[in-house]
Amino acid sequence: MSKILTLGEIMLRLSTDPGTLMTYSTNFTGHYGGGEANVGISLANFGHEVAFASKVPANPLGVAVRKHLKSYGICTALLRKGGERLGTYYLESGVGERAASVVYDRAHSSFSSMEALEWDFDELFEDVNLFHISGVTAALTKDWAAWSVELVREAKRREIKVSFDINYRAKLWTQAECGAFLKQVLPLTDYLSAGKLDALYLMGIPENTSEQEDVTYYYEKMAEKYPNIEVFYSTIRQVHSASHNVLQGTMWRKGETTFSNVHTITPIVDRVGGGDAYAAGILHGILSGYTAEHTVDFAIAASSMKHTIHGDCNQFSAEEVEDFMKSDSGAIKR
Ligand code: KDG
Repeated sequence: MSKILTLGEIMLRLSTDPGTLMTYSTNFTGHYGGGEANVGISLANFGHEVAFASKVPANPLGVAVRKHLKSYGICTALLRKGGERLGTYYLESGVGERAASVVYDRAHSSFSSMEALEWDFDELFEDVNLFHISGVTAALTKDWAAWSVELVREAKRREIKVSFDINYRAKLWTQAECGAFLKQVLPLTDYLSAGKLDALYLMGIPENTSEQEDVTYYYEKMAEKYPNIEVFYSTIRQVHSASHNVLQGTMWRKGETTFSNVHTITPIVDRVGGGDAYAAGILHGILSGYTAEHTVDFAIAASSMKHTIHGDCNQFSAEEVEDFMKSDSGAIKR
């Protein structure tokens, strides 16, 4: 199995009870979240060797984060200790048509206020075959945007595959800032999580006015811009559905788009981290040498399963995902 490194901020998430507005909430449930940590946890559950690099405070919350990661078998040797505080975010879950809302309370966190990269590159990348990072990290500070580029450049120099998830967060930076960052990082990326909206608003790709089916049009245009990228992938939510509970995954590889089977999730327990579960499923398929069909079917099944449990990270093993793929009689074949 491959050794995977993911790097980013892990936060405490405090969620209101379902059906309770944040402004009236007196009760919050805690989970840990952060795009790169979520992807790492999924991949560890699928049997990969995963290290997570980050920084958490030297207090009981930092200890709790370490325990959380270790409980999934993640290597925490690269988890630095110190700084002021653990980043936190508050989540008011959406219900049906009403979208979720998020309040970030992550300024001055141990991770975002790092003054320099606190890892030696030899230590960070030792035996690593795949490095995964997301745009959330680059959005945190100007330093983190510069360090993200430095990190992927170093990974490429060491012939390590780079996986990047744009994961655009409008609360953290503007489209123009993100677009400028993407111009630096995408020429160094091998596997990219990006869809139509990323292509249109962050990568300056003109709207599809042709007869060509949308997903393929945007993948092809992105691939023309960045021929170094081997795999593009994204999910299509809400296919044929107003209630946002019908999920399909897509992936573009070697000039071809593959669509996954379609799952209907009723009820959705928690959709946060569904994209990270999909990303991890795609990476697992690539690392395991699955066919394109098996890769997208596995990834969308993993993402669908994530929607049925609370918290940001997926908790299912590869065997459980495969069993779900066989047992979900409601899944519509592509
Ligand atoms: O992709 C899920 C993440 O968005 C969530 O876990 C929190 O990383 C997070 C963020 O910064 O929004």
